[in-house]
Amino acid sequence: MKGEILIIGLFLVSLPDTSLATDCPDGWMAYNASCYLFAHDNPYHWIGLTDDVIEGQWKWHDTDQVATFTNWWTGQPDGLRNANCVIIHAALQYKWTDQGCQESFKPLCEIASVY
Ligand SMILES: [Ca+2]
Repeated sequence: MKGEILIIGLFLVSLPDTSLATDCPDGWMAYNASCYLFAHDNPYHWIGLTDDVIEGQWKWHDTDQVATFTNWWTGQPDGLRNANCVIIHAALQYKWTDQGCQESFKPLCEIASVY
């Protein structure tokens, strides 16, 4: 009787968790349900978010929708009208900072992952 319980327990532990499995093209980074490409040598990447129309109202460039999620680095945003583009950098744990849009940051590419 004790051996049967052990076998059932091992079976349950060995089941793979496919709920977070992702399949991204080579060179792309999987995160949640998306794949991201950091395709350039520049460590700074623009994520497509800007407040260039109304200061403090951060909108996605492609949809013109107000961001419902934010991930600011401590003390950010702090650039006011001189910083209207949101940038991420590995050294800041990919948290957001506002920078001037006149800088030549490369875009971060995102596609849906395949489950
Ligand atoms: Ca701003």
